[in-house]
Amino acid sequence: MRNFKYFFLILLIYFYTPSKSNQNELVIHGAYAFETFKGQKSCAVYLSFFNNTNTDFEINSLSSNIADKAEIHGTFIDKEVVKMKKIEKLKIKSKDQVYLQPGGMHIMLMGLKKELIDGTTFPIDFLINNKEKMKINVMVVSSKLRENFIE
Ligand SMILES: [Cu+2]
Repeated sequence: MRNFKYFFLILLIYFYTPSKSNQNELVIHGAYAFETFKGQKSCAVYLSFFNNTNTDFEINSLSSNIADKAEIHGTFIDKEVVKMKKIEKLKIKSKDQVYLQPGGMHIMLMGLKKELIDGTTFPIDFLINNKEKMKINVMVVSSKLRENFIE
């Protein structure tokens, strides 16, 4: 439990670190993924979208140089089993926030080309509104922190 608080604090600091606050742009905060084990072929990425602009945004596609494929997934429960479904176009409406968190929506990287090591970062590229490109860095964190989410 103490670890969870510690992790939450780190995330808070990470989320609230002032970024280039651009009134015209979608802001993406606190992207992280858990470290992977040898041979692991897919992983989830969590982050938050903040849209303080007067326009709606739509994520059309995404990619990363460390994976063959990247998709946004939603989760739903079917006969007591948690399943994932690809979200073709994620909408982030004007003045809205969308949170991708463990147990819910997430970015799925498939066909991982390398092991993710605690403390390293990797990029994800987004195509937004069919024209704007945005690159973010994802922080890899220790899988020990993952266990605290399940408690
Ligand atoms: Cu998934």
